[in-house]
Amino acid sequence: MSAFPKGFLWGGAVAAHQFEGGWDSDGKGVSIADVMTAGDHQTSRRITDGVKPGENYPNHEAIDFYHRYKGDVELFSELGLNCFRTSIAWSRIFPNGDEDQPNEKGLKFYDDLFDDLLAHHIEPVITLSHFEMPYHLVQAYGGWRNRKLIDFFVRFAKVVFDRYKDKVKYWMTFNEINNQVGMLNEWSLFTNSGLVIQPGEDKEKVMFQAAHYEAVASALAVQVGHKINPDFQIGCMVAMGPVYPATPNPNDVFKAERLMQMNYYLADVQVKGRYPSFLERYFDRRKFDLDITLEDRDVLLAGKVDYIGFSYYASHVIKAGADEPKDFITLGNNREVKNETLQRSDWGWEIDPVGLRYALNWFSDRYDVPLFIVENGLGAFDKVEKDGSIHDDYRIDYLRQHIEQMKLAVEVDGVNLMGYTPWGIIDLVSAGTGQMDKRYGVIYVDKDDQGKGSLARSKKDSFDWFRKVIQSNGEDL
Ligand code: P53
Repeated sequence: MSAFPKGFLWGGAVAAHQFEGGWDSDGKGVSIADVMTAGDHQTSRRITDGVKPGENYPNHEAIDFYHRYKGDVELFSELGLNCFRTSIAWSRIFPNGDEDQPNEKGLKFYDDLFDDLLAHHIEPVITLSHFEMPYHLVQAYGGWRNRKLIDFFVRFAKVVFDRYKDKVKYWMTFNEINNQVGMLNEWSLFTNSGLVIQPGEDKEKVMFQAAHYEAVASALAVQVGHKINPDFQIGCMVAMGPVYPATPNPNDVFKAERLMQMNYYLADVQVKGRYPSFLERYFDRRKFDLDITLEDRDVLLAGKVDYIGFSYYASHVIKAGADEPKDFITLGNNREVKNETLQRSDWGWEIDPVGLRYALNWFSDRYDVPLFIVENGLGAFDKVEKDGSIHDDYRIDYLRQHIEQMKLAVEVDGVNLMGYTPWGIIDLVSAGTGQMDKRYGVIYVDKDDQGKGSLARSKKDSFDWFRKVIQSNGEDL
């Protein structure tokens, strides 16, 4: 007997902009991911003012899934996936975002892809906006700081819900909608909300306003979706990184708790349909005068999500300073402390399998809705041996340890978990750094940080291992 229920969703996760390529194929518009350059360990990705000649934009070709999806779906099928999480590139469907009519060729691509997945008994799990929106919406409307974006997003959601109502059951609205809160930096504001902060603007205020419009758009999409097909399961998607106190000093403990409340307030808004009280107080005190109408509040209550999808990679440790402000804090600009009890990935992310059990329990206690781990994994350098094999034991260890903890959460703690889709099941472009060599896949793609390589696919050792895990419904680890 397996700890996991029959029908547990075992899959892999990706996002359109990080793996499709075909950035200007078949009428696709420029997306915000198309104006981000490649960075590396030390260098951040830059956001350029439109697509500029001579720049390296890794998402333009990515791994060319757009033209190679049939072969890749064969591999997913061989791996035994019963679901596959990807996103729909909004800019394929509405190239500028504000058109009245969708682009038929874009819609057709996802029809073909979903048909192919279903023919292989792989259920699509679809994110509506995964760090992706038409760039025109940034230029002409200022991104999500503008209320008009709600209508554009809901129109997009309605079109795809209608079109794929018999092919897709599991949806999520905005990927890692809370990154902007936790990090409050240029990258997260742009990828979450298409925001470029202007001189003199208060970025906190702009962020809270944009996130509010997104939450309203998400709640409206939930309502529209349930009308189109009452069987739809529509979730939110948040990035989960537990925050631990550095010491038992109550100031550290409280600060860690406040960061948790802050980092997950958007889950409160999307799951409970309301803002937490500490944040309402904060908005008042700062005199933000946000555009949050009474009608919006009704919409939020009427459009609660069905489940929480979340990513889990690492945890954080925080220390309170003597001069600690009594007020708002984000993780991004705070005293993060190294966790000496944990190992780190090559990119400095702390590896914390028990933190996944902690996260599952925390969400379960707080929200009491089904949970879905829609991202987890280890970004690492891989070495291809002379015979083409790739011995990625470190990746197997990472995944095994996390699945073990997930199993404890289900079996011992009784957490209601829908499924597990490790991130980047096939190597793809890193969101944070734009690199190819930060690899997550069990399927290797021959392409490097300079964009060189044949794009050929091959199986890593983790491929066979994960196939057995799925075949045994999580028993053979
Ligand atoms: P990369 C930061 C913190 C947690 C999750 O990230 C994050 C990020 C962004 O770096 O993003 C999610 O590619 C995201 C994916 C992304 C993946 O984690 O920077 O949903 O799009 O690729 C891994 O290593």
